[in-house]
Amino acid sequence: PFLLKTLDHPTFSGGDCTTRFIDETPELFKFAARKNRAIKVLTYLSETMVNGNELVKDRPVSLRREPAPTPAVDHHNPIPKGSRDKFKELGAEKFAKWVREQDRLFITDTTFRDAHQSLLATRVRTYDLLQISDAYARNCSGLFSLEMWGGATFDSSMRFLKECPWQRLADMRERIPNILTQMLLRASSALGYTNYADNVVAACVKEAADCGMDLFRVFDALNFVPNMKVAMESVIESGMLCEASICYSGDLTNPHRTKYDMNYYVGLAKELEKMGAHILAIKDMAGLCKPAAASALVKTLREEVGIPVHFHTHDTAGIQAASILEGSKVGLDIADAAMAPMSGGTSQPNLNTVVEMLRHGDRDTELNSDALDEVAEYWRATREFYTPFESQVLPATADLYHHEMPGGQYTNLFQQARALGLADRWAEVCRVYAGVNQLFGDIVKVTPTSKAVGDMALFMVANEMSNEDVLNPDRDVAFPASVIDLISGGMGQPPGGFPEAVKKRVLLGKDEFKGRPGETLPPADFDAARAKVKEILHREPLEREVVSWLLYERVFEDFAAHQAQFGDVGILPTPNFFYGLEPGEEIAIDIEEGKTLIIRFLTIGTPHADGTRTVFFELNGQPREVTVVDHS
Ligand code: 3PY
Ligand code: ZN
Repeated sequence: PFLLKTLDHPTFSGGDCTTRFIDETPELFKFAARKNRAIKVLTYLSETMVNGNELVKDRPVSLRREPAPTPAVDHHNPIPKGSRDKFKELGAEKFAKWVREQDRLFITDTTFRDAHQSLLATRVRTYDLLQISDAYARNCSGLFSLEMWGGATFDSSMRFLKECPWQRLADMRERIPNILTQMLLRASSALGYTNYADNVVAACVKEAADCGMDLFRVFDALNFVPNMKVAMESVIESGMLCEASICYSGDLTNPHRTKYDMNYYVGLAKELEKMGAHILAIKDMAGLCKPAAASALVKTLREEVGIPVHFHTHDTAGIQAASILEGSKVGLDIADAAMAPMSGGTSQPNLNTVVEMLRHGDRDTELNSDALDEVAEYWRATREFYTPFESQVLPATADLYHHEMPGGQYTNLFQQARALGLADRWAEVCRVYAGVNQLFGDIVKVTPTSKAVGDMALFMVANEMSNEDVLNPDRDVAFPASVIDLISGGMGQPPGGFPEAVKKRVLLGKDEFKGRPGETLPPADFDAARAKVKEILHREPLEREVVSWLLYERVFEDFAAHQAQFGDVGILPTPNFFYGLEPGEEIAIDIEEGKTLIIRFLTIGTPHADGTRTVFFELNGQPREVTVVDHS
């Protein structure tokens, strides 16, 4: 029809075909682009139905097809004012001061980032985040912030979900203009797993701020402050909120674990405050901060620094709401929690019930429980879409305080162990993990250092090796790349450095980083990168696309190829994205503002002699077929 329509157009029939045609008849070209997009979506669905989606292959099947229920929202009245309005009114420093002066305990909702990173392998799609965004803006405007970006979401959205992480941020920002957005930034590892050049870290921050990020939680996986400098300075320069983290490790209540004691944390906190942090985070990534430790730590930090304290924990042990409670009694300013159906276990404590725990007390959060419960109901239903990514619920035994594995790693490492046939030796993997930590000098374990410890533990269990074997100079050991990176100082320096004996074995005389890796890493060549990305995209790239490529070269290239072939698959509802359509199923998808496609799937034809199959649809009521290669 496009061809006919074009040739029928008076310009063509009159034989006066010039380039002016494009400028003067944009509606036809819009139509062509739209049609092209429609065909790409149908091709994606056909591929998915004929050959299956790699992403969910051999995984448990989600049975839910119907959309998750969304709460009623009032679209007529203006969006209520929230924390972001206050931040815009006061600026970063005064806002932080205002936060410290409030009586209520502020609550950050982590459902959009850490909760699904911890429970569902970071697979929740932008589509499902946007469906509930209006309800947050309109009905939950009293939340302090929404942690909705950074950590593993950047990589995962491109690599697995085939969607643009920057677009997620921009789209949510547009729908939720009133509540602070929050992200997790791995300091000089930015959004990745290794140290990047300073100008890449700075560009990440700038682009995120431009896309709508307000609050940057910056942490270094070894609490190596020099590594946090570039990220923190970039945030402060952008005028956004800089929340600097101290990663909690060890056990403050145990007099025998002295490496990470109160003096250590206070020293760090003061240094971070001096560097300009507006907020201080206690980042308890493994859920090790017991109630008594939380009480002591929050009380002391609040006395020693003048900025608000924000407590992040994981409920792996099942007792972390008690730590929030104890913190709240001694002046904790902000606590992280996740919507009930996305809480507990390796995720954050239960937001809905934490709010009620504090109701009527002097730290009452002032949040509306009915509104929060309606949002929770949405997440309950939405979680059903992600059955393929549910991990086996691992019991949290007291062994957690021994191995100290971060929430995000706990289930992940179990899956890796299972893939290696080591599922039934899980307790041993945990024991060896704890042993590797001691071997490496009792380090802080969180992305990316936790990955190195986990890789080493699996390697040792699979090869039946002990710590002594690792140190034995007569044994040849092919150390995992992440371990070499860690021990060479490529991720920064732990307090006291790495043990000499380990360095000797792992590095075999190879160079090590002496100070901050960013100091010696050459700056990225943005001009060359831009030229390369232009080649990949066949158009001028956006700066954020250049940053994506610099962080994840291969992943970005695969993502770009997927987009070229199938267009933006982020517009598909999640069941259709994973599984395609069922015969007779009809869906409406918005390919652009005000333009909806009605797609109805009819049937898949029998295989042709050349190994292809034709898939039959109705597109806006018109028959349409797509032929794809059957790879089975
Ligand atoms: C991440 O770096 O993704 C984390 O969640 C660390 O806790
Ligand atoms: Zn976390």
